[in-house]
Amino acid sequence: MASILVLNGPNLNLLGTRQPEVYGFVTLEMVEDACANHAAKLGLKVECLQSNHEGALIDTIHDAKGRHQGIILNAGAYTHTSIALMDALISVEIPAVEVHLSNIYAREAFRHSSYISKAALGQICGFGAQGYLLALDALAAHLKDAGAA
Ligand code: CA2
Repeated sequence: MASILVLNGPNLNLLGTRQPEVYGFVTLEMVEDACANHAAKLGLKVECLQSNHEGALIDTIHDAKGRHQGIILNAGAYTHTSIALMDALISVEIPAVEVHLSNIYAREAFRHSSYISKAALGQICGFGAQGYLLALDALAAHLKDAGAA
């Protein structure tokens, strides 16, 4: 069974507790449970991790090689700053889908660019927690096309 790493970056541990007008009322635990349930329906399994530390996110991406066949990444604010995270994703050559809860293009200009998108199959943003499930659908289809799931 193919395994998908669902990786969340800085401050996303606070999901559902602050700024609900931007990020909604769903907690990270609820997002992770929904991912596990949706993955099971697609014949996939997930491992979910969150870190507030750039280096820990990079180590987790490195460790994914040989363990996971896909990555769903919401890198939080590192999306807009981290060449190191982009390089890590490129180096492991694991298909990745970038997710954002909010529509980053409808927000401040500094959120309009993403280093992650240069290393990802595609990006889903603006659909709240549903975006993670759409990303699972996209990865399931991609892995099937590639003969990997
Ligand atoms: O929309 C997204 O998912 C973001 O990746 C969220 C990041 C932001 O910096 C990106 O531009 C877009 C911020 C994550 C902060 O998460 C919080 C959640 C609840 C309460 C406070 C912060």
